[in-house]
Amino acid sequence: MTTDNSRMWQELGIDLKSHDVLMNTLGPIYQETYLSQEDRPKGMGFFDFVVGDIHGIRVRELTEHAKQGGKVVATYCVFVPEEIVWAAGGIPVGLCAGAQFSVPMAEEYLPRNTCALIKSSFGFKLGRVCPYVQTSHLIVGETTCDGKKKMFELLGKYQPVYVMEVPNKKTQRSRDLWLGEVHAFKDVIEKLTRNSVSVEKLREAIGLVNERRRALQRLQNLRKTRPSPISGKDALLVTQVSFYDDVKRCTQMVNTLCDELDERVVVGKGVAPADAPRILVSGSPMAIPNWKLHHILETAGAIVVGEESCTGTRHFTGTVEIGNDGLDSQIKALADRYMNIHCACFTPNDERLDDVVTLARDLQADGVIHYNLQFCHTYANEAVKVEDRLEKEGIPLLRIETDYSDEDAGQLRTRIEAFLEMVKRGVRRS
Ligand code: BJ8
Repeated sequence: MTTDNSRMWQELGIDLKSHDVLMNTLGPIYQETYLSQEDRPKGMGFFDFVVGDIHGIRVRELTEHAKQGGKVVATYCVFVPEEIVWAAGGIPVGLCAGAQFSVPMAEEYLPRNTCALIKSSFGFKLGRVCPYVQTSHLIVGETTCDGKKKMFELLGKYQPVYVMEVPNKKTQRSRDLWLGEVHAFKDVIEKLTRNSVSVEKLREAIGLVNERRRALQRLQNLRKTRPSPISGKDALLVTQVSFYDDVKRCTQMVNTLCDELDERVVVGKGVAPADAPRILVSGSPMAIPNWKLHHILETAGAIVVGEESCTGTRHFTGTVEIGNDGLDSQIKALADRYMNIHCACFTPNDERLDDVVTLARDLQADGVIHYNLQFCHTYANEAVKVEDRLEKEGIPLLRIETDYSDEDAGQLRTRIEAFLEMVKRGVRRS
């Protein structure tokens, strides 16, 4: 830790003692999960560096931006249209909330039977251990699930919070409501930044975020090859970093990584044997440093080839298509693209079932793991439909419900190894 960083954190109101403990736990986890992998692409060096300095350089960029009068807008959900923030000269940051570290802090206030993502988010604010939260001028929440919705009310006691209303259905009435919400969000951001969102600025921002989506789609497509040129852990990390790194730099780094992976594909170089079971993970998002499931799977001999989740395809599928019309039509295009995110908060949400099947086929997945954060009722209930659908399609599925702690790691490993054995028998038969 540099003295400069310490000073910066102190100025941001970070609890330095607690923060030291957090940083000291992250290092060994990263070493064991990531740096112990063999033959990683060189392009992962950038992402290692970003995580190695997770509360350093990027936070400094944000604080510099704030010193110049710029605003930082924090988000927890892929429904918040970041293009509007960029277009108004702000910087959006997707907050992580994937650490067990802050969960006990939150449990002093929130019911224990709340999902780990919500508890982790709230605990980070209570414990003052996240410089990204501390740097933010506004936290933008959404009404995607009851737990989050009520947590945002409590969070408002500590920091300015604005909540977007995400509808629960995809009818025309719901779409109209959402369009109104995106317009209202623009007004809020314009007021915060004191900049107006112009046609030109929004076009530029849409272009930048689209480019990042395309780069992440390119990475996803490379994972279709057998053997996969990159581990699931590394690909997940790239997506996680894309939530808070600078949009242009991140796009460039993902494309550089993909250039290297292209070469690997040409010579048939993979990170696991060609016959390693290929697994698609579907369900709740996995924020940094939640690498638990991928680590168990890949140290048990499988390769994760995709994530049907908000730290996967739901984050980067589909671009915002705009023509040469004015601002209203750009906002409409934004609203349309975001309404195509198939989160379990929607009813019905059959599009997600189609997505899981299509992805499993495209990625040549031998099996699917439905990953559910404990106490997340929307995904837990939807898992029943996913299971039915995959059974009809003949795709093996394992349902897992877990949290951020390591208490169930042994039990999970046993269940996963048994599932992989079953999948392997199927692969050998085919
Ligand atoms: S669009 S998945 S990022 S809401 S917080 S719903 S795990 S109980 S995160 Fe999400 Fe947006 Fe949907 Fe994606 Fe469940 Fe926990 Fe709620 Fe959660």
